[in-house]
Amino acid sequence: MPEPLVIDGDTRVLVLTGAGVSAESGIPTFRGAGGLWEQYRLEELATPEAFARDPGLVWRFYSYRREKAALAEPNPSHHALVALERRLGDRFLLATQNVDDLHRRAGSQRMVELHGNLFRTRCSACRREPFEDRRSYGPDSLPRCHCGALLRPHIVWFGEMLDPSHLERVDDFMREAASHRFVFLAAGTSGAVWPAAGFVEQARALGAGTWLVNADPAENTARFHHFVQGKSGEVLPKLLG
Ligand code: BV8
Ligand code: ZN
Repeated sequence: MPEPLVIDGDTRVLVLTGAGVSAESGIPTFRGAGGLWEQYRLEELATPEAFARDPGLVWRFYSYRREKAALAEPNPSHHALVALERRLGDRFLLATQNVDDLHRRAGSQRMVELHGNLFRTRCSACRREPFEDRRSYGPDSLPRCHCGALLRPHIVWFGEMLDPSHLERVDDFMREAASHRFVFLAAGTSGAVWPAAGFVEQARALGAGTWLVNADPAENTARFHHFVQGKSGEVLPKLLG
């Protein structure tokens, strides 16, 4: 077991999660989705260009992931983070790259969903608020807004800006944490996708102790003070317990 992650009365904890924390819930990783999607790369489907070119294909992809995520259950990774949030209150913030809604279903509240949420749909044109939507769509059932434009998944695609208010919330938390004991923990993320992959640098520059819990070394493993290799569902309950 690695050296204990000390969390005391003055500690602030910022957590970043990625697809790896949902792996033990059976959410098919994109490449392991089995057949249907293997001939595509996420970067080819999760873009505004792909949606403009073939909205039916993109809606089939997101409908497939909506159906899979709806059948999944949160796993011990999600529950361990809810327990920590309840213990720390406003000294805790979770930033997730995941769109599967499992953190919210497990009870996470102090959370920003950096890349959106599978179960919300929005208009591709007008300013209508994103809304809760659990339906499946495809080429012959393309959803349209009352303004006539196509509806799209409320997901941040590659090449699209993240919600500035989410990044601001992460920045504000880090700046406040800098004058206390500050722990940055990343779990189940390959550190490949920006700007989330840059959080560890920001945290280090603010004096944070940085931890990575991941099944394999990530692209930016070397940037973490501590690397605990293993399944997050097994490691997090022990590390944060
Ligand atoms: C933006 C929604 C630009 C889609 C996603 C520098 C700055 C800014 C942007 C860029 C930049 N450099 C490059 C870019 C462009 C791009 C980018 O980062 N490209 C990468 C591929 C190089 N970034 C963007 O486009 C971002 N937008 O900044 O716009 C801009 C700037 C100015 C003005 C205008 C525009 C938008 C990025 C968001 C893209 N959307 N999601 C969808 O999901 O359908 S990202 C997508 O990839 C998912 O969110 C997913 O989470 C993520 C993959 O990352 P991970 O979560 O880490 O998942 P991964 O599978 O890679 O890793 C899982 C890890 O878990 C593995 O390491 C594995 O070993 C481990 N694991 C497995 N099982 C377990 C486990 N660990 C523990 N336990 C287990 N059981
Ligand atoms: Zn509209």
